[in-house]
Amino acid sequence: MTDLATTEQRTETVVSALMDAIRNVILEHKVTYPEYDAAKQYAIELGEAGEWPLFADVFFEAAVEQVESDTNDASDGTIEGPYFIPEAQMLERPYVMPMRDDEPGEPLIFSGRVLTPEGDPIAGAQIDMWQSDNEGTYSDIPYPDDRELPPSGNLRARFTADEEGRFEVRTIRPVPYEIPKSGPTGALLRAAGWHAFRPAHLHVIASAPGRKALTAQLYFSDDPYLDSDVAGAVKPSLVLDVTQDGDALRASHEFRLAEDA
Ligand code: MBD
Ligand code: FE
Repeated sequence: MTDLATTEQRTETVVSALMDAIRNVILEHKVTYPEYDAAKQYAIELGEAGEWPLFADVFFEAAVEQVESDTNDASDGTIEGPYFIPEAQMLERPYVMPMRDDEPGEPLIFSGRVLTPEGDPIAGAQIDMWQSDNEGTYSDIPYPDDRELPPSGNLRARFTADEEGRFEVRTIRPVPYEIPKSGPTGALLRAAGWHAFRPAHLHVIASAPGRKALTAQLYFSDDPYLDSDVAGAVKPSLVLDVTQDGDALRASHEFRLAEDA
């Protein structure tokens, strides 16, 4: 499949379609020399700011994920986004996300199950979870502004499901989130009159031996940005209801992992 001839043909097909699409936009919208020069300068600045991953994940990853998700019988996933860091801390039960003693935010207990597409539990499945804090800041990310950064590893962890595929973790409820606005990606959003919000979300990668890892985000049904996510990454099946349970909120979700091809 990946011999050189196949690769060359694939490159020719995809890249020529991309170049055609760009030329068509230029012709159709009568793009001027000043606009063309501004676009080249913008690409340079995006690179110098290290924002190509942010830019690509905001504007294009949802389409790539859609192509991927059409090809298996797992439960819905969505984009990974630019802020996953592998090898997060492994938790021991009872699971509590790493956080500061006085971590601001509403306490949230997130629970669920990891199952096969047929509904059988996947014992010992691994959950890798990451989220922003109550200010919308992820740990261990170099932001383009001078905001206060949480400690390394904050609100990032891995933990495993039990024999019945169940898990439960204590964290804080994430808040609607603005992607960094002071770099080139934010400048483009502003220039086009678009807002920078994503609905509040928990990022999760659920995995197990012999299964295709499932990358997802969980959203909350009372969120004002579900229909206008700047990254277009919301799917109805990933929107959770939140209930009050004593001093904490509760939300839960079932992940179904496809067999590894
Ligand atoms: C995020 O936190 C995110 O999840 C995405 C998809 C893009 C930018 C920041
Ligand atoms: Fe995110």
